[in-house]
Amino acid sequence: MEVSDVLSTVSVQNVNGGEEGVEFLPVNNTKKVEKRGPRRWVVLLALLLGFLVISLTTGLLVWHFHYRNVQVQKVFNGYLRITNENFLDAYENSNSTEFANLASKVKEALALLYSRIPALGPYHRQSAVTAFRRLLSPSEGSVIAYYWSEFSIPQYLVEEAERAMAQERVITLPPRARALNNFELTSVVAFPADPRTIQTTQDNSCSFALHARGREPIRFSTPGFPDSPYPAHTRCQWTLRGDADHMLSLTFRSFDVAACKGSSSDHDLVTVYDSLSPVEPRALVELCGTYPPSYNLTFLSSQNVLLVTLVANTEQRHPGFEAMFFQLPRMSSCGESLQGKRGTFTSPFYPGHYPPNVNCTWEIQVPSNRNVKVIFKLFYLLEPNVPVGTCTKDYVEVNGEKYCGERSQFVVASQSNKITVRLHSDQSHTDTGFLAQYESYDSSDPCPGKFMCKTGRCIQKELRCDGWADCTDYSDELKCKCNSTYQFTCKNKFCKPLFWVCDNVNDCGDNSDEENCSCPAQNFKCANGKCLPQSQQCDGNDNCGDGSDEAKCDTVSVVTCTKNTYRCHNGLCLSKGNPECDGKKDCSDGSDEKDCDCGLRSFTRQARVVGGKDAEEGEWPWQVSLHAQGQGHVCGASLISPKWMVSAAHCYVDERGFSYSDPKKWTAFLGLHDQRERKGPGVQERGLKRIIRHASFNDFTFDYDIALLELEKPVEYSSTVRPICLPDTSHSFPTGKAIWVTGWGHTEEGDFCQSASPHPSPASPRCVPTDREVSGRTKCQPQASGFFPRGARPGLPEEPVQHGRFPAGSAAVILQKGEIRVINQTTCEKLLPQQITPRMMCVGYLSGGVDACQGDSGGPLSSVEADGRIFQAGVVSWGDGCAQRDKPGVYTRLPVFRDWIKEQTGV
Ligand SMILES: *[C@@H]1O[C@H](CO)[C@@H](O)[C@H](O)[C@H]1NC(C)=O
Ligand SMILES: *[C@@H]1O[C@H](CO)[C@@H](O)[C@H](O)[C@H]1NC(C)=O
Ligand SMILES: *[C@@H]1O[C@H](CO)[C@@H](O)[C@H](O)[C@H]1NC(C)=O
Ligand SMILES: *[C@@H]1O[C@H](CO)[C@@H](O)[C@H](O)[C@H]1NC(C)=O
Ligand SMILES: *[C@@H]1O[C@H](CO)[C@@H](O)[C@H](O)[C@H]1NC(C)=O
Ligand SMILES: *[C@@H]1O[C@H](CO)[C@@H](O)[C@H](O)[C@H]1NC(C)=O
Ligand SMILES: [Ca+2]
Ligand SMILES: [Ca+2]
Ligand SMILES: [Ca+2]
Ligand SMILES: [Ca+2]
Repeated sequence: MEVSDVLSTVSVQNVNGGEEGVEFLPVNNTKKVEKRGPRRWVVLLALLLGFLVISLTTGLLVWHFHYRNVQVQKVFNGYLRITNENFLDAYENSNSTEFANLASKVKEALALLYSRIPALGPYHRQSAVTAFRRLLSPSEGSVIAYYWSEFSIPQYLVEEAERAMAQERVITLPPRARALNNFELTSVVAFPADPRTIQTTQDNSCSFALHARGREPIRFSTPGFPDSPYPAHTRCQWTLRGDADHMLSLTFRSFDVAACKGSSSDHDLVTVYDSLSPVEPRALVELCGTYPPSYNLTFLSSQNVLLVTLVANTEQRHPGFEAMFFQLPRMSSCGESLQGKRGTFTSPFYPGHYPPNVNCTWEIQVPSNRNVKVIFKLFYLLEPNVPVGTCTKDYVEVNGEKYCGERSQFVVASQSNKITVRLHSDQSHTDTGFLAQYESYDSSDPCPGKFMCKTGRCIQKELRCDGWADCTDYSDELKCKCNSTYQFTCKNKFCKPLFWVCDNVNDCGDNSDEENCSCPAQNFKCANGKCLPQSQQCDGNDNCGDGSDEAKCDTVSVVTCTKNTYRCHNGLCLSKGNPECDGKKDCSDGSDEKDCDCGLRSFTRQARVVGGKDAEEGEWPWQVSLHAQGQGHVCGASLISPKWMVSAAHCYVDERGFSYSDPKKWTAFLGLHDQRERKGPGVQERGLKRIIRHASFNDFTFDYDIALLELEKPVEYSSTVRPICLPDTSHSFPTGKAIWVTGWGHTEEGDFCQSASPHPSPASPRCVPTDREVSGRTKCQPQASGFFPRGARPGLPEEPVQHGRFPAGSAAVILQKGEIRVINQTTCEKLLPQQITPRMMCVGYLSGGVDACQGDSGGPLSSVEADGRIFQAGVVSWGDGCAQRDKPGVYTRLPVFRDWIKEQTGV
């Protein structure tokens, strides 16, 4: 038990023992001193020194006579076992006389115990019993009592008192007239408590006791849920019980309390305890903020009780939570013995949180001529206060090695046909656990047809030496010979795509890809690569020509307006880069922080990645799916206001007899996550009223590939439908910045051509569109390398086909996301000669980003900016297929079109 975690809890100063008068040096004086002449300075210093000495002496005296005697209020929460008492049902009701009788015996015993401990006895104020519980195993005794004790202790004795309270002890009360037996208590253990969490017996207004009935789920919620917010500055508690030999399963079905902030005293907090006493070493979880629906909020108890507390410290108005619980027979064993060539297993109650205080063992055995390996697909055993590199609390043990924390997929192999996996959870904090698969393999060829990482994982052969780390230990990128036509050889011999040279990101690991890009000493490097004397940085002049020398200065100054400076509504221009909606008022008229209801998700807690590239519900609430009549999902778009969306112009060009330019042919689905659930509760379906293609759009070069779509009827903002922020004309998305692409575009490379050229040149003839209705995507003639618009019109069938993704080359059912990185424009122009215009931007996969996937034409590039707000960097325009990691995708730049959008829509 980690008592040390608990010792730091709040202690409250007694009112009559304040620390006033211990200020040694009046702070204001120092400033005045700096401004005076040297002689006065010396005199003042001497005076100050004298004052300091006097203050120190006084301080010491004050400390001795006053502070040493300061009494602090300390409250301890604890529980104890009554070893020779039978449990009566009436003990569950704190109003019953039986409860009162037993409680007074416990209080008497506690008082007796404290009187024998010098650090406690004289300072004990009161104790109270909050609950009793039937013990499950007779060897443990029969009744558990939960109590709290309050002390008023001199400050200097606090640590000693905490040590004394944490010790296990036995107390015996002699037999009474009516009772024949001794009254024996053992294991009196208590922990310092936050006095605010103590529910005094006088205040039962928000205290609830619930007992499970059979397997029936029982619901409870915060007061007023969901119609009114829970009251401010409240304390509530729910005592949940089940029958003996049962355990409880608790699920928060809806959860929205004030957002989490720094320390727990600043926000509202819901805590679940595997106990009836709010003691920190039995806390299963602490919750605040809002959670997306995919986040699993199911918790299991180890015994037949749970305690849920709500401590509201703020005045914020939030609906609170709705929860339900039921009982189920206590786990008799955990783990199993597994046989066969392959199979899967999970931690108990996965994907819910595994119970505390369990040891599970899986004994795995495969046919005797084979070896066995275990692949942990998802692994979450994360707990607070676990030192890095240790697994002192919960862990999984395989082959004698312990694993804990949050880990991406990993493999543990055995040199024989047997392997043992053990899960251990301690008494506090549980997580969702793991999903694992075991497989037998041939020790002479562990990865048939594939490359084996040193970690044991098998990856596609093509991924070896391609510049991306596919093995977590980089073993696929070791001992490679780089292909100089598209790769850079790092000093450490890694091969990296050329377009990552000089992009301000250390891709090699030894920084050699960024080495010869830097400016000489005492120079500043502009975002456009120019080198300038350091003195020109933050001098209020745009010396770089792109404003980057003035972008990150402490003081924001008003400068001459250029195309790279932000212009406030009052016409003044700022030196600061990207000042819009960053949470700081930079314009004197505040116009940079106006119209900022955009770019924020509704859920304050980030969902756990449940399957690599699948987006979470509500993660990209501005993403829109556009369906063309009879063709299903065809293009993406982004929401910028209740009525307007941004998309790509090439989606709305008539082709092969279909009038894609006709707004009536389209339906927009907003708040959509799963293409099969277009009638789902969070989804808003709208027709289009107007399509505004950019007048300069060129369907040959794809220059100006942007369109605005007006909805027939405005949408309502909700947890799944919200607008993205539009960047100002001056907004910069620097080379190397990681941004997100989303869409239902193709998830795997199909049999489509892979060239990225929009020009039908002899070297890369333009594809002949063939069977869009069938494949949904512009196919190329065999052998002809050619062009296709990004993810154009994959044509999802109107009826669901299968769960998860469609076969290679077709569209995804669940919204996909991929992290990509902005590529240097000069490099981009070299990679795609004569195809890149100033309206276009190249973005490529991240180093190590495995199989990030393309979005749909018209979909947004989402860039997380200062203050966590998300701005749209671009529109998916054209480029390469999925898994083509060494070729960038091309996107329409958004800042270029800010004024055009304003002109057309008023947004
Ligand atoms: C205890 O009695 C009070 C009023 O006397 C009542 O409001 C409360 O519900 C009772 N509690 C239980 C657990 O029966
Ligand atoms: C959470 O886990 C529980 C227990 O395994 C499961 O019944 C429930 O469906 C899961 N909920 C979500 C949202 O995944
Ligand atoms: C689990 O195993 C550890 C030793 O590995 C032991 O200390 C602990 O008591 C066990 N817990 C349970 C619930 O059996
Ligand atoms: C390098 O890559 C290019 C294009 O992928 C290929 O044509 C060429 O043969 C490769 N060169 C070597 C030496 O592997
Ligand atoms: C950088 O330039 C120096 C001198 O021109 C050269 O010796 C060195 O190899 C270069 N480094 C890289 C990583 O290209
Ligand atoms: C882009 O790369 C070129 C050389 O490839 C370099 O001169 C320039 O500074 C780079 N630009 C940025 C913004 O890093
Ligand atoms: Ca734990
Ligand atoms: Ca690789
Ligand atoms: Ca780099
Ligand atoms: Ca600002």
